[in-house]
Amino acid sequence: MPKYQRWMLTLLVGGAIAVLAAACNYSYAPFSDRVDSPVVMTAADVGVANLNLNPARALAYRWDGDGGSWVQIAVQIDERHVVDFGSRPSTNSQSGAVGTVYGTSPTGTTALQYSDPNTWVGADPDPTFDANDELVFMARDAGPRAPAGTVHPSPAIGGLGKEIVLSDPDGGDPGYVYLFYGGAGVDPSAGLDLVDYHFVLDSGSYRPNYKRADGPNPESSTVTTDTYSMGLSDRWFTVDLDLGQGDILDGHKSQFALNFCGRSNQTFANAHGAFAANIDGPVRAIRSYIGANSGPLTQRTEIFYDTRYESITDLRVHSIPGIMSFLDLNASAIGMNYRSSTMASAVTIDGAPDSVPAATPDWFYAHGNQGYLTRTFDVTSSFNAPSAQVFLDDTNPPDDECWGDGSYFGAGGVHFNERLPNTDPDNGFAATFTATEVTSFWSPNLNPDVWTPTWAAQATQPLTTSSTNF
Ligand SMILES: [Ca+2]
Ligand SMILES: [Ca+2]
Ligand SMILES: [Ca+2]
Ligand SMILES: [Ca+2]
Repeated sequence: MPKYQRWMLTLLVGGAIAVLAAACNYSYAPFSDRVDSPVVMTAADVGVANLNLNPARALAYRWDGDGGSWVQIAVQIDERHVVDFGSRPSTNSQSGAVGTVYGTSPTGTTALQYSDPNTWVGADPDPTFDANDELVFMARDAGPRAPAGTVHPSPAIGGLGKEIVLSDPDGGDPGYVYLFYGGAGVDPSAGLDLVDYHFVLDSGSYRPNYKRADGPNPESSTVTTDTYSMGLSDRWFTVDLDLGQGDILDGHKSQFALNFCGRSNQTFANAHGAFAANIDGPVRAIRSYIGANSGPLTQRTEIFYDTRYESITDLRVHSIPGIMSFLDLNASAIGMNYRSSTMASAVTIDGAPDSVPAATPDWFYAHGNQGYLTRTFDVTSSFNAPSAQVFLDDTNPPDDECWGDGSYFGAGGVHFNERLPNTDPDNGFAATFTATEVTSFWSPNLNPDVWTPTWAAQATQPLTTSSTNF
């Protein structure tokens, strides 16, 4: 977008966005309209992979051009390592050992996972900030360029500094964030805690109690930020979303097809599975798990930021007839408007069916007094995967809902409606299929028809980064 249009947009929506992000009270805040956007860099991206740095000593700063001083911003490092999946245990009482996701013997099939000392994945064998570990901060915290030769902030040691330049692929002014290395006892969070994730397994702590062979495994887990709260009641059961006016979500639902309940979130949770990671950091929380019936390695990784919920699904299953994913709201969403990019205008969520085009949308929104959520749905696959729009609004659906409240309220998403090839690496040659759903939460004061397409373009085109010594 040209700079003047961006400026106009900022005028248009900036007031409402500012309510969500107190961090943007600077005269130079080039990404103040990307309030929800993280910046994720590996140690390799930062250029410090082989320095044996302690992840607990990362420091991030913006330069305050008005005050001529450093301002610390929140940064988080999430370690990762390549780990074998193992295979599903034969019984719930089978003992586990650290080193595979299932905690069973290795099979030779591996993937890069978020490290977690509390699951069978375990801690990263390399405790330093190594090449595949991720550093994350929020784009909105970027500031102006610090003058060359500016003395490093006082907690920094060792003379090591990196200037991170953030650029919007569409152009516009760059933003700058500065990374330093602190001494023992520094606080990478800058005293902030943007996300609160409580993984609460009703049966007790994870390793001794999780039924890896045969669920369910009821949870009372929650994610809470200043903008939203979510509830999660098992693997594949993301069932509550409150944007400040009460829970409006029936469930984030995944199944082969409508009226096909042989496989759904419920059967996934009722069978074998395991957690890879549960991480609650200052910038983001990560909840990652595997196990979806005959796709025992199928994985969902949910990443929670303070105004954004990301869901990344890696199919690893034999050939299946199709797959769909949608957010089914509940009766509390009645009265909200719903629109996707392939719908000419919004429809009302009221449980009365609406006619919508089949064409797969790039974005969706639901907007009303209950809140405002925007969504994108992107798939990266090694094969052509035809798809169609899902939109269900029906208090008397003709098909079996499988689980939930018996109705569809503004249930929008995508259906990959032709047969998918094998994606399970334990089952011969495997294609790949990764679905990324990004949902962000905004003030209802914004005009959704104006803001959603702009946001969607940003959400699908992250800022680029480069790192140089400072
Ligand atoms: Ca690592
Ligand atoms: Ca590491
Ligand atoms: Ca309707
Ligand atoms: Ca429902």
